[in-house]
Amino acid sequence: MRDTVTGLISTYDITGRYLDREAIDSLRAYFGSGTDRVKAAAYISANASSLVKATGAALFEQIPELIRPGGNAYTTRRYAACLRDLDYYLRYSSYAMVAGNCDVLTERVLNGLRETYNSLEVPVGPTVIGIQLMKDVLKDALEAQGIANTSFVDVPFDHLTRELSEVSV
Ligand code: CYC
Repeated sequence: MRDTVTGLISTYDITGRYLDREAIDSLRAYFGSGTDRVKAAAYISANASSLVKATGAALFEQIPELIRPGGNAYTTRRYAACLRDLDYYLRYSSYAMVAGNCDVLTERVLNGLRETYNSLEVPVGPTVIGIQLMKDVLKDALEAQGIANTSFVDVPFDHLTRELSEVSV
């Protein structure tokens, strides 16, 4: 598992280089947004269940077939599994946000996930829509909390989306 700092150090150490301009810029951006990242993490941990609930409501409003008979989130068990998955995405994204690195997502969330979803017929398209809705719900909430630049929030959610949507070979 990596964060911005350990990620840079290992990259530069492999080639025995001092941190160059690019590395310094990336460290500056990371530390510059540090307070906001911590604020975001605190907000998420205090409001996780309402963020998940709002995301689920938006998802099922946009794709009501999911919770109708025949839909993958139909039956209480699967409905609950879907909200639980959204909760996983939120929690792990909050870790990645604090770390400034998406390694934790690859390692703990994405590993084997597409295969699991395929075998259970969990639809990837609607899952990706759910992840993007969660990003929007969270960004709106954080902006309302006075965090002006929430672009660091996009990174983990977009990473999850990109990795999940990639066609398996
Ligand atoms: C199931 N989601 C699962 C399963 C796993 C995960 C492993 C199968 C085992 C189980 O039911 O618990 C996901 N597990 C994870 C993740 C981690 C993990 C991400 C990392 C920490 O340990 N169905 C929909 C929606 C979507 C959905 C689009 C919600 C956004 O229609 C999710 N996931 C969903 C559902 C199931 C599931 C409904 C149950 C499927 C079934 O058993 O038929």
